[in-house]
Amino acid sequence: MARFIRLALRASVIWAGLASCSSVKGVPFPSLDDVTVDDLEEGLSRGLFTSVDLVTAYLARIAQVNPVLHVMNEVNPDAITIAAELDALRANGTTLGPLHGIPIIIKDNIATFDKMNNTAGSFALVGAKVPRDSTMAAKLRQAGAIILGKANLSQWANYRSSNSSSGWSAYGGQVTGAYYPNEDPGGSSSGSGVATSIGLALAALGTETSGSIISPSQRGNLVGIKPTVGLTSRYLVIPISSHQDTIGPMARTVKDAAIILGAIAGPDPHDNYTSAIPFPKIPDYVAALNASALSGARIGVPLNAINTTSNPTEIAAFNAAIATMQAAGATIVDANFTVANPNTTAIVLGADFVSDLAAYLAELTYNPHDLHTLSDVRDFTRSSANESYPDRDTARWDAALALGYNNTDIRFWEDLQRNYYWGGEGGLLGALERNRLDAVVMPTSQAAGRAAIQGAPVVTVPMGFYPGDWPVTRNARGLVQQGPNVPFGLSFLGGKFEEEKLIALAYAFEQKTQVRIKGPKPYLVPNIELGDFTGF
Ligand SMILES: *[C@@H]1O[C@H](CO)[C@@H](O)[C@H](O)[C@H]1NC(C)=O
Ligand SMILES: *[C@@H]1O[C@H](CO)[C@@H](O)[C@H](O)[C@H]1NC(C)=O
Ligand SMILES: *[C@@H]1O[C@H](CO)[C@@H](O)[C@H](O)[C@H]1NC(C)=O
Ligand SMILES: *[C@@H]1O[C@H](CO)[C@@H](O)[C@H](O)[C@H]1NC(C)=O
Ligand SMILES: *[C@@H]1O[C@H](CO)[C@@H](O)[C@H](O)[C@H]1NC(C)=O
Ligand SMILES: *[C@@H]1O[C@H](CO)[C@@H](O)[C@H](O)[C@H]1NC(C)=O
Ligand SMILES: *[C@@H]1O[C@H](CO)[C@@H](O)[C@H](O)[C@H]1NC(C)=O
Ligand SMILES: *[C@@H]1O[C@H](CO)[C@@H](O)[C@H](O)[C@H]1NC(C)=O
Ligand SMILES: *[C@@H]1O[C@H](CO)[C@@H](O)[C@H](O)[C@H]1NC(C)=O
Ligand SMILES: *[C@@H]1O[C@H](CO)[C@@H](O)[C@H](O)[C@H]1NC(C)=O
Ligand SMILES: CC(=O)N[C@H]1CO[C@H](CO)[C@@H](O)[C@@H]1O
Repeated sequence: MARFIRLALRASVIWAGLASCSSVKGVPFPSLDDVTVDDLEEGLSRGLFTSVDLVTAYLARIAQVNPVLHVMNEVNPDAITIAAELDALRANGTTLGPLHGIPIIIKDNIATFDKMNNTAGSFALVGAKVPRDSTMAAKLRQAGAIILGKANLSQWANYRSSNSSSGWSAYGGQVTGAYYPNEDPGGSSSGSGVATSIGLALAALGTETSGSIISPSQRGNLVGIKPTVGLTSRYLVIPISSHQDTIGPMARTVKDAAIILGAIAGPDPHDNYTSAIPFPKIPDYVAALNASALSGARIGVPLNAINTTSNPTEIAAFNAAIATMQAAGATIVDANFTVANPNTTAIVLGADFVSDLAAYLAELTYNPHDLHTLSDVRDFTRSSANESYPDRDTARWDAALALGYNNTDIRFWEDLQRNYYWGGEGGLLGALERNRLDAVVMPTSQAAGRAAIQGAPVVTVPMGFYPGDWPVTRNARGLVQQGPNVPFGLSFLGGKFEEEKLIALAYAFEQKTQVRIKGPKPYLVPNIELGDFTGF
């Protein structure tokens, strides 16, 4: 019954001619597919709905699609109770922060001190306990957010196997994207991306070592911010590499991503990389939004580090994006990297993982399988019937263990210094400095590596889609790589701790193009809306 009424309303109400619309208590209100922090804040403060209504709606949406998309590993059994507490505070005139009463999903490698697990998608960690919230979870709660659940991911953030697939974990199954059946969701923050793309929460946190936020963000037609390593604390986040790991927001708009980044950034005595933060107070990333920011900006294109024949569709969209930026007043600069093709090795990540995984495991207050080292975790994985070994191998771990050393060894430091050169003077930072650039742009599919090895920030925004009649190509495990309506993104790369600049530019590009809203819709979206619980 409710469904019919709502669908009828959807057809008759036009919401700014753009986003799909629904209604709540007779007031037009955007669909949860597209809703923003500002929309939710307005609805909550006007009393159109409560955070309990919001959590109820999101949980129902998750239940509708999770059996197909395998997006979530777990939902928070206390979410309704937490929402009720936040509703009571709001009713009494108190809001804790910019995300008061707003549900956010986090990747299942960011620990919470509550009834939820933190598994990295492995049975090795189901039931394990941490001593307290990760700093990310604590900061979300301080900002008033409701942690709605834990998103499925590429197992171990894609640091286990050479023949696995993005979004697969033993614990959560295979995440698939919502823009085409069996779409490769990108990884490793796959569930975070799909959940945000179809409104299973306002937004999500992902983690990135090289590409794990920006890749699933582009596959979900999203904005993803991969912050400078050290801007967001990694304390009690299951690691790959202390030199490259970072945590950031995945959202449907640049503004929402900026709000969340402001809430989670900041120094943390538990993660000394955060002591590199150069400013006494975290910048106001929302104040940095500037629809005119492209005017007068210097944008570099490192053509010698972009494969222009790899993917004609994405490259054509990239060239159109450059023309758009130019038309908006940007100066486009030929900004080649001095080292076009660095010979990066697996040493930094491998040696870091040996050390950093052991450090994480040492934090556990309950360790159900008594695993303390990478070698213990490999033994568990290879011998547990649940872990799909050997169909999914342990090649990355085998290589890391075969090094015979960890990140305290001189050979590690030599490799790290080479990476810093290739990401720094020989790559991104050198190009920025020599050409006095505000940012470098690359197609998101090719943007991860240089920023990753230098710990520099990237912001991806929607750039385009494969045409509706595009032929489907699949990977070895049957996931759709290219196909009708599959989205892709544009990345802005910048200097360390220059997120404000990147956010301003990404916002200006988003406001000019509105790719997300104007483009095709996912093939699968939940059809439950707030009105189903509050009355239309
Ligand atoms: C409401 O706020 C007042 C003043 O801050 C406080 O004294 C009271 O305990 C609060 N009530 C609830 C139910 O939180
Ligand atoms: C394997 O999976 C089953 C079903 O989810 C679970 O009950 C069991 O505890 C798992 N075994 C291990 C060793 O994790
Ligand atoms: C973890 O998952 C298990 C199995 O689903 C569940 O019994 C348990 O309550 C969850 N939470 C913790 C902290 O172990
Ligand atoms: C940073 O913290 C790590 C682990 O918490 C520790 O091993 C390292 O010595 C610290 N480094 C500095 C410079 O304090
Ligand atoms: C926005 O960007 C334009 C172009 O760079 C600049 O002139 C203007 O001052 C900026 N506005 C704000 C509020 O920073
Ligand atoms: C940058 O690299 C591209 C591709 O290799 C090349 O065509 C172009 O001439 C280079 N630009 C400069 C200024 O060296
Ligand atoms: C560019 O991509 C194409 C298609 O994937 C590939 O065949 C070619 O080797 C790549 N070129 C370089 C220089 O990597
Ligand atoms: C990469 O390795 C090859 C072979 O050892 C060498 O010729 C080349 O100069 C190296 N490139 C860089 C950028 O170091
Ligand atoms: C790292 O290597 C050093 C030197 O061999 C060793 O003392 C330390 O125990 C190792 N740590 C880990 C976690 O493997
Ligand atoms: C993955 O690698 C393992 C170990 O090499 C192999 O047994 C398995 O057949 C491979 N699976 C696929 C799908 O390639
Ligand atoms: C919350 C939820 O739906 N969890 C499911 C995640 O996927 C696994 C494997 O498919 C299910 O067992 C869980 O119930």
